[in-house]
Amino acid sequence: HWEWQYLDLMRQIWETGDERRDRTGVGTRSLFGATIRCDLSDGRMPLVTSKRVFWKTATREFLWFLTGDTNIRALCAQGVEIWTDWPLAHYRRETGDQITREDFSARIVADAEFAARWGDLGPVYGKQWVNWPTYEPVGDGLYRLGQGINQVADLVHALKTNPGSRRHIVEGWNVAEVDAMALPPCHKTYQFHVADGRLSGILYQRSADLALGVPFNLWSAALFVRLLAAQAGLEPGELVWMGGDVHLYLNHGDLVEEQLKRVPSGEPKLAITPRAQSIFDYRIEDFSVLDYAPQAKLGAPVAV
Ligand code: UFP
Repeated sequence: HWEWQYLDLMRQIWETGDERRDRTGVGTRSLFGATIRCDLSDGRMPLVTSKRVFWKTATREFLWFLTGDTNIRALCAQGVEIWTDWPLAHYRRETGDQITREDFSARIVADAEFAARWGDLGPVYGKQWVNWPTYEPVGDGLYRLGQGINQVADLVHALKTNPGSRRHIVEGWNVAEVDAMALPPCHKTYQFHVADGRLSGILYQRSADLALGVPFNLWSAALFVRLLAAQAGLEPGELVWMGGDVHLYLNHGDLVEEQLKRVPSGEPKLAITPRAQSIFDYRIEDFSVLDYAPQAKLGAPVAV
C-alpha cells in the first residue's frame, strides 16, 4: 500500500529527525529530502486512510487556486478555514482587536470592504498560477504591467500540442513577489511528463508539515494530474512527491503516536464528472470519492 511510504517517513522523522528550532517557535524534528511515489491509474488517489482527510476542503482550495483569487473570502464563504489563521494573526497584530477566528471569518464573509482590507494573502499560488506578472518597457527605464501569464492554461495547451516536452512546469515561487505573500509557496514547483499516453506529475514541496499539510498536498497534487489528464486526453500515470524540509512539529506527538499504531486500508478512488469545458470550469459537485473508509480523524495544533 502506497501509504506505508507516508507512515514509514513519519516514523523515521519522529524517531531520528534532527531537532531544530523553526520560524514558528514550536520546534520540529526534520529530515531533508524525501520521496513518495503513488500510482494514479484506475482512479486511485493518494488519500491517506489511517486518519480521515477532508479531501473536499483540499479540492475547494485547489479550485480556488485555479480562479486566481488570493482573498480568503471565497474560502470562508464555503466553510474552508485553512488560510484564515494568517490574515487573523495580521489583523490582531495591527489592530490589537483579539477577535475570535469564528467572528473574524464571519466578518470576512459578511463585509466585502473588511475582506478587501484584511482578507488578502498577497500574490500567493492563485496569482502566480494563472496571472504571473510581466512587465513592458515604456521608455525612460520605466515599465508598466503587461498581460499576466496563465501557466495552467499554457500547460494544458502544451500537453496537447507538445506532450513530449521536458518543460511542463508550473512554478509558484516568484522570487520578486515572495516577500509580499502571507506564506511563501510550500508546494512550489510542479512538473509533468507524458509517456505512453499517461500523464505523471512531480510535486517539489520545499517545506512539509508531514502530519497536517502533506495529506492535503498529496491529494491536491494528484488532483492536478487528474484534471490535466482529463483536459489533455491522457490517462493518469504516477504522482511523485518530493519534500525538501520534511518535518513533524514537536506538539504533534499525540497524533504521531496514534497514527503510527494504525494500518492503511482500501484503495480510495476519485470519480470526476466529465462536463467541464476547460480546467477552469470544475465545480465541487463534479468530484466524488469511492471506497474511502478512513480511520478516525486526528487533530493537532497548526503552527502559524
Ligand atoms: N505547510 C505545508 N503545506 C502547505 C502549506 C504549509 O506543509 O501547503 F501551505 C507547512 C510547512 C511548514 C509551514 O510547516 O506550513 C510553512 O512554514 P515555512 O514557510 O516557515 O516553511
